[in-house]
Amino acid sequence: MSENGDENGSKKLTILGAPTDYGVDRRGVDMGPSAVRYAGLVESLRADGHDVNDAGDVDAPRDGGESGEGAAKRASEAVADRVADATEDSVPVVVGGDHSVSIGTLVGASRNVDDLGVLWFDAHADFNTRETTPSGNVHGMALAAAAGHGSFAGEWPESVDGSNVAVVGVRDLDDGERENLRSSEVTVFTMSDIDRRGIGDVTEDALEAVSADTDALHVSLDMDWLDPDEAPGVGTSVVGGVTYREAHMALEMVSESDATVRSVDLVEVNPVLDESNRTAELGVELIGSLFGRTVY
Ligand SMILES: [Mn+2]
Repeated sequence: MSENGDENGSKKLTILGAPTDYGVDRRGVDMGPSAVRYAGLVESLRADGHDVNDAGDVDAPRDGGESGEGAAKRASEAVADRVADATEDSVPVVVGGDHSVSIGTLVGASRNVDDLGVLWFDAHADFNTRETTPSGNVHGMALAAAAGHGSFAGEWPESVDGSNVAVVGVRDLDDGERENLRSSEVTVFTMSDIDRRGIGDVTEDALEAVSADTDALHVSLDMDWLDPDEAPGVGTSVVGGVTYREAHMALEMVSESDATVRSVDLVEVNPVLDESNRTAELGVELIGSLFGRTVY
């Protein structure tokens, strides 16, 4: 049990909104924090017995004329400071915003630990560099930037070691991104791994990969990890994702594992593209499972 919880599984949690759309083409994801709050994130975690403080939104508006990468970089610095403060006596849950906010979460979460493990649940690996990105969008480079890969080395603060990272549920990689991953030490579990071996086996192996040489764990939940039938409100949906049950099972397994969850982000909820806020509602449910909600 971590220092930020008690033996009954009650945790002290800090909710931080990060209303950014700096890493994407499609507007609307900056309203993700509102949608997730409207879906009852705070109330639902309190009903589960957690001590929840909603600390509001990170203040990182875009300056006029600023590039997406420039704005994302500035936002990530603001996110990192808020996350580092929150980790002193709680587990921060950063609600995006596009996936570029994770760069900041990882910088903040890794500030006072030696080695941070990362579970990256996503349809994509977000492991492009400036040389390989087809879109130029920072959310598709977030994990490469955090791991200091390729041209990001020395330019973005390197917060995690690739050997301590696992991406789970990938089903859409760009050609150059595939090469980037092969030359990294990141462990990749694709959807076909999940099809063949089952979500239980894959999650167990992923947990082992990110726990072997680490002190604490970051969980990054991109809602496009799920099948679009379950989570339509995302900017870059890909068919063939994990089901409702598979998603809950994976997060329940993280909760039941020995890993100390240090920080979490819930990203890419875009209410403009959603159906009656169901993607935000599902995100709230999944965070509940990650922090120990069980049926019985
Ligand atoms: Mn992502």
